[in-house]
Amino acid sequence: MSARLRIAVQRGGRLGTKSLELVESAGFRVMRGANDLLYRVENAPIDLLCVRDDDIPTFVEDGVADFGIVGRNVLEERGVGGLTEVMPLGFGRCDMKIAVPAGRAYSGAESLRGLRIATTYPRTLSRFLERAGVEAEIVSMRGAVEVAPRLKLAQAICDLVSTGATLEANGLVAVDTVMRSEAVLIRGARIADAELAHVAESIVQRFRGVAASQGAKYVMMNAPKASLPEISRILPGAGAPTVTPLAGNDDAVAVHAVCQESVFWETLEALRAAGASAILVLPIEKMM
Ligand code: PRT
Ligand code: ZN
Repeated sequence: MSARLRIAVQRGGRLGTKSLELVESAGFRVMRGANDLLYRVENAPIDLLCVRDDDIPTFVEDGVADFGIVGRNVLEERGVGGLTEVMPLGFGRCDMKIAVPAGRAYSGAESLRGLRIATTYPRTLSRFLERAGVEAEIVSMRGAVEVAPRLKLAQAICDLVSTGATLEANGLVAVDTVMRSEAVLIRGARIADAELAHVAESIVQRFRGVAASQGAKYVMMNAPKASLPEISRILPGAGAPTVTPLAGNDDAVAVHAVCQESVFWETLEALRAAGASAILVLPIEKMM
C-alpha cells in the first residue's frame, strides 16, 4: 500500500463539519465510509483521522498524523512542544475571557488577586495570571464552568465565549480577554514520509487559498475620479484597487477591488454617498 498523509480533525463537535468543508473546498474529495475514525480522500493520498479535539495535538506531535485542525486554545493549553501553527483558518472563532458575576467590580487583572477562578484551561489561565503578576487560586473543572460562581465554587471564571449567551444566562459579565482563538492548522516536526512532501505543500497552499478567500469579496463599481481617495478609504481591507477608464466618460472610472473583510450594507451606503454607482459585490471561490 502506498504512503498516505494524515490530517487529524475533530470528530463532530464545533469544528468537525467546518474542517471537512475546508478540506473539500480545497478540492480534496472526502469519502465518508462506514469507518468514522478514518475518512479517505479519493483524489489525493490523504486520510482524515477523526478524533476528539483534545487528542489532536498528541497525534500530530507523535507523528500519527502529519497535520491537525484544532482550536488555538487547545494548542495553547497543551503547550506547543514540537508543534507549529501553520496558519489560522478563519472559523471556530472565540475568545477566552475572564468573567465575573454582574455587579462585581473589575479594574484589571489585579482585581483577581486572591480569588478562586474556575476554568477548563488551567495552564493558559495560570500563564495569564503570571504575566499580570497576580496570584489567584485556579479551580480546574471538566465543564460547566459557568455555574461555578453560583455554586460558590469560585468568584470568577475563565472560559471560551462566542456569542456571550452562556455568560448572560448565568448572570456573568466578561471583563478581560485571556486569548483570542480560532481553528488553526498545525503540523509536527516532519512529514512522516518524504515522498509526501509535495502533498503536504499542496495542502498548505490550498488551505491558504481557501482561508484567504473566506469572507473576501470582489467589489466593482463606477465612481467619479475625484472620489477615488474617499472610496479607497471606505473599502475594507482592499489594498490598492484596480482603476480602469470608462468608455466615453472622462470624469468617471471603474474600480475593482478584493476586500478581505466582510462588505456590509453600511459599506455600500458609504460608497454610494461618496459618488459610486453600479456597485456589485461578488463572492470569491478561490484565491492564490
Ligand atoms: O468531544 P470533543 O472533546 O472533541 O469536543 P469538545 O466538547 O471538547 O469541544 P467543542 O466541540 O465544544 O469545541 C471545539 C472547539 O471549538 C474549541 O476548542 C474552541 O476552539 C472552539 N469554540 C468556538 C468553542 C466555542 N466557540 C464556544 N463557544 N468551544 C466552546 N465554546 C463553549 C464555551 O466553553 C461555553 O460553554 O460555548 C459556551 C459559550 O458559548 P456562547 O455562544 O454562549 O458564548
Ligand atoms: Zn474536547
